[in-house]
Amino acid sequence: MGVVNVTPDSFSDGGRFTSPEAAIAHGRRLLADGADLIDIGGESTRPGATRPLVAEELARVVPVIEALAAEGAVVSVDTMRAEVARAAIDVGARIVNDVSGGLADPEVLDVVAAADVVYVAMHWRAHSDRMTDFASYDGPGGVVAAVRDELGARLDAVRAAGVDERRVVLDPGLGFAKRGEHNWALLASLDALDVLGRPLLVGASRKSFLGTLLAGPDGAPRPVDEREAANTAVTTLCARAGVWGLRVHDVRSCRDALAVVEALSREPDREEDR
Ligand code: PMM
Repeated sequence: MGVVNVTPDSFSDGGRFTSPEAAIAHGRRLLADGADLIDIGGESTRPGATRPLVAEELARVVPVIEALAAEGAVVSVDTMRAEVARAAIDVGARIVNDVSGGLADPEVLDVVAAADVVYVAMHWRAHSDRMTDFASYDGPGGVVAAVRDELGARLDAVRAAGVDERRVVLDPGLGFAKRGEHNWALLASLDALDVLGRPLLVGASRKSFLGTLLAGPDGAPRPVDEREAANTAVTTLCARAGVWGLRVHDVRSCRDALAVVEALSREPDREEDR
């Protein structure tokens, strides 16, 4: 899943594709690089971000979705708002990627139930201006058990709203109300989410835990645009772990990494071969 953030302030690509023309051209580039899906968002969710007006969000994403969907791309809308999800579906979006899993605006679930689209429900606890206050996981099983149980509760809510669960993809929400150690724990135990019975989407997208991992001797985090190799490593390991979708900014590097994973998975097991 290639990412197009049509926002002035997303941390990885904020401000680069603010005009519809630039965003559409970027989407086309990601498709040419081998993206299967394009995720288009008009609200930055970087820690501390404040929300755009609904009208602003609509004006950012609708023309981009309409143009790319008309060219045959499978388009996902990254939104927490029912109104934006509805408008996006009307112009051709086939996936609703809701980072709040229906918590920010429960009507999103009604919109999804009424349409034939895939729904991505991400683990989320609060809007970005407050989410760091919610990054504590002190219960038994820590962050992995909490994310499993809270995503399970979202899946129940999605089903209760009338959405066929076969259309639902779950996402552990790296970086959302999570500190570095929480992200690493989740990545190390993605199989703990198998009990929920749904495919997974994971978005490491050069987030700050990678900057911290790669910090220089002075302790300063590695800048966002110098985290891609680490990001590709995470993507590769997730693919090996059977993750359904990987939300990435640099589609070409990730495609190359996936080609390696695919080549290895075609090799017969050596022990059995002997
Ligand atoms: N991360 C961001 C935005 N949308 N959607 C899903 N499903 N999963 C994520 O991890 C996710 C998301 C924020 O990252 P960005 O600024 O790189 O887009």
